[in-house]
Amino acid sequence: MPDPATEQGESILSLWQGAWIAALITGGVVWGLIFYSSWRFRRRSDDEVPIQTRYNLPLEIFYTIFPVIMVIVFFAHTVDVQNEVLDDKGEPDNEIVVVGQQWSWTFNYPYDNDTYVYESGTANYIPTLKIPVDEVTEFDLESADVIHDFGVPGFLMKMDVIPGQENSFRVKPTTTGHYKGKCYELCGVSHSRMLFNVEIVSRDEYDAYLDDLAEANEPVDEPLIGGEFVRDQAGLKSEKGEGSE
Ligand SMILES: [Cu+2]
Repeated sequence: MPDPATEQGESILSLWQGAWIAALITGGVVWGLIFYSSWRFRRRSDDEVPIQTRYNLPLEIFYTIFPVIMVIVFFAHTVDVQNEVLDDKGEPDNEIVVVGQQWSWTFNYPYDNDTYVYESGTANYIPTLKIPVDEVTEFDLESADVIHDFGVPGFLMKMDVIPGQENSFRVKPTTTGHYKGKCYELCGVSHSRMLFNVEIVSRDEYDAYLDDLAEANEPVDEPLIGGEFVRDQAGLKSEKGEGSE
């Protein structure tokens, strides 16, 4: 497993590890009992007939109730971690509009005076997502066409990007560094090109990066939904929400 780069990732990692440890202990006990009983009660002579036990009520109650308890415990821990990872109470420090489009990603960052600056990838250009360390960043996921899935293994987290549905999640990175992200939902012929880089940087570097983006492309009033080609590609919605062409 990768070292989680976010607070949320740490909880996901401990859930995963805890589930494996519990499953291995259970497996060890069960395998132990199987091997013990097949050795202890093995047939010792050719004409030996084993005791014909029909049922053992306490044992049957035990092996019905105990797995149910285990499932309840697994379930409770999963719900706990899920609530923590999907917690969206309060205002995030940053809100980035992430757009999945065939075949890349567009990252819209809020900038001065209610405008957005953005970077848009193409199938031939891998875009970079930068977020500041030690701050809560929310990703608002939008799709311009089909279902994609926004995931960063370093965060141990991914989420579907569904047309017409507002999915979002938050991360609080605990360390600076470079990570890789990709689309996790088979979305068409160039799905495998939907890669992106993730850089967790200091607040100063983040601000400087937004200034760079503002210089590269004029800031826009609405997040860019659908990449650079949105206006000349049939069927995609423009940033104003209308179909183009
Ligand atoms: Cu995709």
